[in-house]
Amino acid sequence: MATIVELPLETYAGPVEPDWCPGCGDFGVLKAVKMAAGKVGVAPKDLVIVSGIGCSSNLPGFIHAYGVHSLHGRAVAVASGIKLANTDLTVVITGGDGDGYGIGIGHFIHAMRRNLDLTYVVMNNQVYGLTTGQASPTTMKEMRTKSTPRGNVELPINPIALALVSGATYVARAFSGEPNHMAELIAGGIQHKGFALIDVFSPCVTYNKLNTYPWFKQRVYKLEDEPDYRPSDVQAALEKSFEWGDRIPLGLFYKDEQPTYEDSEPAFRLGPLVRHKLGVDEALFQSLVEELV
Ligand SMILES: Cc1ncc(C[n+]2csc(CCOP(=O)(O)OP(=O)(O)O)c2C)c(N)n1
Ligand code: SF4
Ligand SMILES: [Mg+2]
Repeated sequence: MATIVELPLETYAGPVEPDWCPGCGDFGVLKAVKMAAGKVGVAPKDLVIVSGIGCSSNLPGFIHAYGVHSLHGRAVAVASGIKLANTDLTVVITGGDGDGYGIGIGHFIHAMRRNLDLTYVVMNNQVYGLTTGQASPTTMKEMRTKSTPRGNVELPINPIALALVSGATYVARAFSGEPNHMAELIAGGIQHKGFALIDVFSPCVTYNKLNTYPWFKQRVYKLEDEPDYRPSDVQAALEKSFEWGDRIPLGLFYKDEQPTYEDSEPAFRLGPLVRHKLGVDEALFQSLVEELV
């Protein structure tokens, strides 16, 4: 196993300061992503952060690494392409609940069942923040929002349960009020070979007046403090994923070692695609470039 040389937080300091509302949970996530990258010692040149659209999806602009601010709901698809083109890169997806669990849910499920080696950090604030507070797929039932003035009639998606049944091999939940704990979970996800979901309670202090920091602080507890909890037991993880109310679990729900898509797909036997010979001569290559660019 290669020796890890940890890197300081400043390694990832971006040139642009975040423009999130003061107190937004996404500040804690940005810090935790930088801490996690430093813990696993990934240099900015080997790190790609991919997002969709939303307040949370602005994160790649605030960190020193390669970044793609893609289309709404397409972050997982873009990240899949990047990872498959160059399996040597560390690819981290960052986005919101609307982006990932709404418009992007198809990509999310298929990436998990393929067990692509990606780390997905979802800043789950249970609303559409950027578009000023409409209900999202994780908004609690009966909550009043701009788009549900008489109360939300839909059941929220359970991202942890969905990830478990879709084949994700690392499933965790964190809270912006605990950035050190979150950084450990994200670092674990980056080091894990396979699809890692870290769903993060990242309060929107402007548009979600229900799921606030105090609301979570009163309820959250850590699975690692439960003496009998084992993250290798998928049934136990599923049971815990439904715990919601007075007590809400944080931490590593589930981890399993399974072959990744990249390990299983014969096209990768000769190494990352970017290093494969194209199999076309220089003249043909140039004519293709001229035709396409
Ligand atoms: C195809 C498309 N549909 C809708 C939108 C409008 N839109 C932008 S961000 C967003 C929701 C963002 O919510 P979330 O992903 O939870 O991010 P947050 O702002 O809460 O961090 C929507 C609906 C869009 N940009 N593109
Ligand atoms: S609107 Fe909400 S999610 Fe967006 S920056 Fe402000 S607090 Fe954060
Ligand atoms: Mg949101």
